[in-house]
Amino acid sequence: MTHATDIGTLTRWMAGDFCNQTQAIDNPPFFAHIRVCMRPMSSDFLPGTCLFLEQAYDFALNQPYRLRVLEFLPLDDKILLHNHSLKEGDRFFGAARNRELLQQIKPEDIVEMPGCSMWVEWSGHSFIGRIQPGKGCKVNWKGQDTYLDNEFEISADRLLSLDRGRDLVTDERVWGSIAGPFEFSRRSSFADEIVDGIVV
Ligand code: CYC
Repeated sequence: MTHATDIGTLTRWMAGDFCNQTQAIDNPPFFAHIRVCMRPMSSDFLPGTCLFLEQAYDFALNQPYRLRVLEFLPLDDKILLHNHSLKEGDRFFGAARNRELLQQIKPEDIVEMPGCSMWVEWSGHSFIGRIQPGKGCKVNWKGQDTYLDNEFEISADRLLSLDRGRDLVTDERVWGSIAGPFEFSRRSSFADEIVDGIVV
């Protein structure tokens, strides 16, 4: 049985190689075929438990377009997720599928993204994450200033993600899905690399 601050279960569920192939085949105008791969990083990398995230089009796995480090920390009865970007991401392309390269990432190689921390809560059967309130996670989209509005849900069998950018003044959607969340299923899991909350 899991509970609200069970970072072990949360990160074991998230540690995997996910894709939305079914959705991309069923609804091609709205959903590209995307891969999201999250790999546990060494337990002593940062104070919290860390997953390295690589996001890519399925046809261009070697050219990922988003690399991040997600750090999970217990706080009161919730989990706080800090998002970090990489200073020189292209040095670490492929690290989510290559533990030798993953181990070369140093804390100096990443920067925390201000305003982009998320709260993750236990729903009873899944964990639901949402950006902290305040329109603070700024994303410049083709020259326009937007803020991130998001929600993701992870359970034993799937990952749903709805990331959208909104205009800072009007709150209108500027980027992100207009057809509901991305629905990812797990192609493979790295859960066995996390034992009792420790990365092995
Ligand atoms: C943006 N997604 C963002 C941002 C954050 C997250 C913090 C704004 C800053 C930035 O990183 O550029 C964070 N979204 C998350 C986290 C999860 C999540 C931690 C849990 C896995 O769902 N992003 C994803 C999805 C995917 C996605 C799996 C749907 C295909 O992680 C899309 N997120 C997406 C896009 C942006 C974004 C297109 C706009 C920023 C950009 O990449 O240019």
